Amino acid sequence: MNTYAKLLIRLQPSGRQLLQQQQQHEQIASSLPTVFSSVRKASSGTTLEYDTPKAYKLHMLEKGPSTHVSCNREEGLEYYKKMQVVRRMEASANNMYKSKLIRGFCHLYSGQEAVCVGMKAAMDKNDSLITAYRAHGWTYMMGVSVTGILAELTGRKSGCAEGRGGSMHMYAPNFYGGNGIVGAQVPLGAGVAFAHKYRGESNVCIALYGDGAANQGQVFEAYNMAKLWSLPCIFVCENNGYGMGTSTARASANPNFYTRCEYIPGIWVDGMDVLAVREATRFARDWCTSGKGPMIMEMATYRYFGHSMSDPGTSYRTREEVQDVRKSRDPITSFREKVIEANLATDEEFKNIDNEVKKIIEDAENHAQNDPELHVDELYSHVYSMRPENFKIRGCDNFTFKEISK
Ligand SMILES: Cc1ncc(C[n+]2csc(CCOP(=O)(O)OP(=O)(O)O)c2C)c(N)n1
Ligand SMILES: [Mg+2]
Repeated sequence: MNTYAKLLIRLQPSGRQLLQQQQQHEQIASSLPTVFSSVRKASSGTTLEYDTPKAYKLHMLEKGPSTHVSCNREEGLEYYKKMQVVRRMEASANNMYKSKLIRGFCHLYSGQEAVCVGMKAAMDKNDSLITAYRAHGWTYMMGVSVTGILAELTGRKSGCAEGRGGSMHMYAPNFYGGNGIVGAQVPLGAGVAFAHKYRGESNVCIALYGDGAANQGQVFEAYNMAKLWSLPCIFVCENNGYGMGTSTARASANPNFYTRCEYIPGIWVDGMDVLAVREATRFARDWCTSGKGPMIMEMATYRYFGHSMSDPGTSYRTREEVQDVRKSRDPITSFREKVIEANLATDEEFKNIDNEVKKIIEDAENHAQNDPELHVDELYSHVYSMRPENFKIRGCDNFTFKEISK
């Protein structure tokens, strides 16, 4: 036992417990992937290529995704920009929440950007997706503008649900939300995959859930139906290391989420490497669309902020752990370094992209703070999809009835 550990036990009544927690964190940190792999300098300076021997682990699969990944300059800059938009959008949401412009629940996606950007890059435009409440990054990737998201968070008319939904309730074509009940979106995702199969479409549904949600019974019911019916469903566990105030090591008897079903193959993926995520998603997509049934993916990622805005995120993990991930495994800076090392773009070009992103966020913030809210009468609309003629909805008391127009 080192001197620091002895001191911790002596000075604090709960020192032993703290020490155990710290050891647990060290275990988690050491099980996370390192992002380093050798970047080959393409002679033309037009492609970024490298080997990712440690980016995947396989369950019930003889062959996995290619361990050689690459992208061209255009793709590289696009992925960088999208990850940066998500990062800055969440930073803006964090600030607006702290100034009380955003109320209610709000769960930020910062740290997990490579998952949504890498997966989307491998998706077909008609594939579907459903996720939990940590939905802002995915909402952007599924086609909603930053204004649509930030204005939704502040409850403005220009929000993607006209300010009716807020953080957890955002939707777009083929994007089924934003769901607040832990794990409940997983069987819904299997249902959407069933719809693709029933209609004879060669598309998949991606159903995302967290490491905490992975212990829900309904997740296993969904696995069962998906396998029985050979549904084109990719079950994706975004393992960010923690549930609500609890580490995966404390909450999961088997924290290897990609092995959690004995009849569905699984892949563990370095979720901090955008190109590895894209490659693994291509592989899973090909598997599902070729009629082999569902697949499970575990994305090893990290969450920088607390669980939600009410959680400072430091009581169950150390600040050092968070800083360490930011320094050594950040999905955005590590990708930028690789692109620069491969001579695909210069530092200057990245600065220009950062400025463009800054403008997009500022413009969206402006809308989120100044656009009008819905008129209170509008709260009666969008209750039924096929309302009868002259239909009236009762208000909060027995005497108020409102005729609705839509
Ligand atoms: C059925 C249900 N139980 C509990 C909660 C409260 N709750 C919200 S998020 C959460 C933890 C989920 O953690 P995880 O699945 O790892 O997702 P993350 O927040 O890390 O993205 C809990 C317990 C809930 N919303 N629904
Ligand atoms: Mg989690």
